[in-house]
Amino acid sequence: MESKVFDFIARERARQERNIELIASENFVSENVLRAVGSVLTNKYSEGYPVERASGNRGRYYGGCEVINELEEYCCQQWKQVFSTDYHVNVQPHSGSQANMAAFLSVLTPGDRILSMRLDNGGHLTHGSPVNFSGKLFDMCFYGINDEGFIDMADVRAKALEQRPKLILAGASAYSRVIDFAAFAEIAKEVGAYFMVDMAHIAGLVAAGDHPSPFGYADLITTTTHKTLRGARGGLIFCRPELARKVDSAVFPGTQGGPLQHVIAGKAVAAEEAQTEDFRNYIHQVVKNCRAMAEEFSRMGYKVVTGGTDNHLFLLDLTDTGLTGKAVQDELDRHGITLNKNAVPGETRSPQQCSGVRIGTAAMTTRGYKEADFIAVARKIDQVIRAMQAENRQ
Ligand code: DSN
Repeated sequence: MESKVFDFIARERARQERNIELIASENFVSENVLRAVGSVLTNKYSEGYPVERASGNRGRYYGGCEVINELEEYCCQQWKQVFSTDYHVNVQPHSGSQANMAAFLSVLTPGDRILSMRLDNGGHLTHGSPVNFSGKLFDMCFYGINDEGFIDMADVRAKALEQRPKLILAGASAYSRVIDFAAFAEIAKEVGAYFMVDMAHIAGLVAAGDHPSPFGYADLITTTTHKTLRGARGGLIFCRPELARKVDSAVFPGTQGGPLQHVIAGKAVAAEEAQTEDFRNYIHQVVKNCRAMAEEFSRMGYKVVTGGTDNHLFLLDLTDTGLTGKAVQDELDRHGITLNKNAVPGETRSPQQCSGVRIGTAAMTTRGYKEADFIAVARKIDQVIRAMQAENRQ
């Protein structure tokens, strides 16, 4: 009997192929990543880590792990090569959120203070939102962006000196400019805090050399593997070697049970791909495309937050159009263009409405789009927005 599920999959595949995908955190993985994730590896339990599983000592919970051990070791080795690092890596986190939770708990205890970027300034849910585990478990304080939308390093330092956090976190979900990891590390050192980077959005750019690397500056680095890294959906944690045991035990048994070895296989395939010249050229094109599209919006009179972009995304501030981010997102959906509403600097609307949208170029660059294609999409979005204004739709 054919499962009904394959009908959903076929329809979703058709939607993905039909639409122009501009969600900055999405991408299209290779057939090899899909094959790995959809493999028999999903059948295998393998709690613990390769060395202890192989040794037969403490932590050998399941037999039959000989192939899985090699796979997980291989995955770790590949990711270290991607970032040319001797940091320890844990490839088991099921997601970016899980990676962040384990990274926090590796060096902090609940109640400890974390300084991170405000969610409505471009931070992430797991960076201290009160509705998330991070905001519930830890004593959060926040830095923000200045009026132009840039991270305010003077504010970061002032907050660090005033609040004396145990951990300072850099990284964002909606920030289009270079993050100065060296400056963050300096501040963390000054106040005796751990320095952690969540590079989920820009990890592909770091791998390709299009964004400065946090390695060498951060004590802990988390990432997802499915955004600009274009791999299977999941998370990774890198740490200085001396934190390896703490990180590993925070992942298992601290916050997770059995690792998803089919996903680890998909991550390994993505790591192989991320070391190729093709991948580096792809990321260079993502950045060029993003700049070209942002420039076209500026040329057409739109307000691009910070005036441009250095990476794979940018924010359009729609305040002057009188339209909400939500209304524009919904209308573009009807025109086959997929993106998400986003808060803008000095946001006055609710998170459900927002005054801006976030636009990313990673997915459509995978589909082969070049600068001219993104300029054409910018003009199409402009037409939709103008038609909405003409109808005076909020
Ligand atoms: N929710 C993701 C994003 O869209 O940026 C981050 O995890």
